Amino acid sequence: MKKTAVIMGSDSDWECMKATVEMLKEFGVPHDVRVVSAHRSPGAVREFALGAAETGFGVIIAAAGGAAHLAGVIASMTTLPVIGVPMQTKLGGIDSLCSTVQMPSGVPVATMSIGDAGAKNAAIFAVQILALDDASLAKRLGEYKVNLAESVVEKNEKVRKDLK
Ligand code: RP5
Repeated sequence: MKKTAVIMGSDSDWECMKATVEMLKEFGVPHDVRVVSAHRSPGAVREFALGAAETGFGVIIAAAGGAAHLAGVIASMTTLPVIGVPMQTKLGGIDSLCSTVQMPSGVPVATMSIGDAGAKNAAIFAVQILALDDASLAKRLGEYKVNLAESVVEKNEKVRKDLK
């Protein structure tokens, strides 16, 4: 199976991005984590992005906050799918969201929601991409969906019990 790269602009993004790594582990997806910054270490971003496919990555997840250009800059230099995760900021993360999602035509970044939910969904979305040509991963995704639906049944029962 191809590896998933989990890239972030700073170590301050790591607390949130642990959720991505946890989900990848849950699905048994090989991954690598690193900090590189579009603004503070653009050379390292370039080196990573240009070598990512050859290194064996199949999907790149990139998280950044504020002027969040990391995912877009990486997407400009690779043909691999790039998933962007906008980080929470003092402005709520809407700044990160707009910076990540508003890409010019021709250079898409699959942008998740802000913060924790986005971090988790990024991993699931990466798994969905990798599962297109991996039957066992597709099976695990199916099981995940079944468990998700069962968790809603439990939530429903919990709420209805409170009515009595
Ligand atoms: C972005 O700036 C990073 O992705 C981080 O979300 C934000 C703040 O970085 P630090 O000042 O905490 O290093 O590039």
